[in-house]
Amino acid sequence: MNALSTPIAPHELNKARSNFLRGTLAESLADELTGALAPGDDQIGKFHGFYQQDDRDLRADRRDRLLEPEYSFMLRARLPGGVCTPAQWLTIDRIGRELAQGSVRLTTRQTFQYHGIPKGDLRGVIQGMHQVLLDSIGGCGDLNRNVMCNPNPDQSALHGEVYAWARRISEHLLPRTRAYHELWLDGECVAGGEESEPLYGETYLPRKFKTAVAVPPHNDVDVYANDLGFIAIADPADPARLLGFNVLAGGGMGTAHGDKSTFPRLSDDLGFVTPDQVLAVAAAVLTTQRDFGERGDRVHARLKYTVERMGKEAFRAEVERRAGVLFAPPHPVAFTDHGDRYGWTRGQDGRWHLTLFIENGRLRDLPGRTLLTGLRAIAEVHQGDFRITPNQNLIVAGVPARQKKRIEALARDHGLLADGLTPVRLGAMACVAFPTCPQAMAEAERYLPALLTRIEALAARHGLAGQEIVIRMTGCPNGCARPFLAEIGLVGKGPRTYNLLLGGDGSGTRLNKLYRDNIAEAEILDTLDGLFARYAAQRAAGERFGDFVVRAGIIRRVENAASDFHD
Ligand code: SRM
Ligand code: SF4
Repeated sequence: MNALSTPIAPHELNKARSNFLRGTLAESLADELTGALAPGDDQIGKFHGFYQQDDRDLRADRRDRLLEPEYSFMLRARLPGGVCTPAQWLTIDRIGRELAQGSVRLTTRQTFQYHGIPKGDLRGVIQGMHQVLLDSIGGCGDLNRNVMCNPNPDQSALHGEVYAWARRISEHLLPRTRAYHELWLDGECVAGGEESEPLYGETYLPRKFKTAVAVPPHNDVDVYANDLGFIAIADPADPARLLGFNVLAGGGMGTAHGDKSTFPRLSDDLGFVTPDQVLAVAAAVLTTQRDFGERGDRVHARLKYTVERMGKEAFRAEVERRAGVLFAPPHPVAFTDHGDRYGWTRGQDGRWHLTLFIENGRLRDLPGRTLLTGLRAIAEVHQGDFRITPNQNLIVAGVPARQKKRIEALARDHGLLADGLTPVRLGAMACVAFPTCPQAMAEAERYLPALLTRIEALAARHGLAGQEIVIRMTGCPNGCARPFLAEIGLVGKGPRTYNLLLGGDGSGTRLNKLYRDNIAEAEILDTLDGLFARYAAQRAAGERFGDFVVRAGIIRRVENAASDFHD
């Protein structure tokens, strides 16, 4: 299936030999002599939703003491659109407390992760989730990941329909192997050779593949950062009626420091399709990447590089051919923001929705802020649903007016409300980074809150306390908190140092650009001090910080060209 002539990477052979994602996982799980999986099974495990990790805070000490690394597993659920019921939440919470070190982590792709699961508990976690119809198939691995969807239910009718499409896309792009059920749930084996993967084939995709659905004017899913994107187009005469979708392809964030052949990229607009064409087009984009994607070099295997290599027109023609669909010209769209709208909003159906602030998505019980306990108490009385946002927050959605007071009181008692926090903190995100992420070069989740306190003080000194500025930090250039779309991006380069990027537009439709390389906190603050002073003095009415730095020539606008990001 590989359209290129490059040698096949070992990952590809491992997938092909895995017998549709079984590998030797059963043996690896049964081996009590090590906390790790056998080589190769760690890659196959990702398709089942989990990553093998070790606690990096303990790594050196354990090495000195000649001990095996402190292996444990991160497990990520598949939760299209981030929606779950209160009953499901109670299970998510219980598993987090009992089997995952007392914590649940909401992610930038609207789902949840557990960290620190011992190998022997993986089956218990997956079975517990299954009891409430949750799964982790495709949470990670070289296939379609969790499908994101605008979570804000205040556009009730349209949102409901669009969310249903997000679920359908997720189901349609699921792998067909029974390996997940066999290994984790019912234990029944299907003999090798009796299975097939009509969509994926035995080597699945060259790389991860991400899909998101946006509902303008909100771009909270950062639709342009996805391999495959759908922008819902409402009927101008009846905004509750869905006409169809603009289809996007070839977005992604990941880069490598110093490697100009890697770059973040906004997706290209392929054109408009009607709802009945969505599944065929989604499958066609996926199989085009399956057959034309790079399989010899994982660094360049994402769809964004395939689109760059083929060119947008050839890529579109191939998708049209496979889907049997001709794209119509895209409809004009305008996005106003890519953050969350905190507090209460009222839906068109009269029900209420409360967006809670969960700093960097980390839920645990802390002194004075018993976040997990608070959400459990809410789940016990709530009759609507919960929606994880693409900004790592949580919406208590569909609250009848008579329950508002009670739910708000519970949220307040447990420190879940956004009241009194600055727009800078409310708009910020950090990826996980240390201690669990093996790729982290610098801290993110554990450091950003303290750095924000200092940035807030700077902003206040320049009269910018009420100003919204989107700040995103990651521990490495993989871009898990989508820092290349932020007005201020901080991307880990070494222990305590970051690249500072400027110039996102506050709605996720423009890439930012490197402004300072490899700087530590003192220089970050000093640089922002000067920039905030200029912004406060010279900004136009209503002008965002990210727009100001471009207009003032502090950075040059990135034109989404492959090489432009690094120049
Ligand atoms: Fe990510 C790898 C965490 C969203 C780009 N990401 C990882 C790993 C699994 C590290 C690893 O390779 O072993 C991180 C696990 C850390 C941990 O201990 O939990 C990790 N990524 C995350 C999460 C949890 C960050 C968060 O703070 O929420 C997000 C989980 C999303 C989910 O629910 O599925 C997360 N990762 C993203 C995003 C944002 C998005 O998808 O909208 C991106 C940028 C978009 C993109 O994919 O281009 C992203 N993660 C990466 C990459 C770079 C991929 C690339 O094309 O170069 C890697 C590394 C890799 O794949 O080799 C990576
Ligand atoms: Fe880890 Fe890098 Fe992703 Fe942060 S951006 S979670 S450090 S891979």
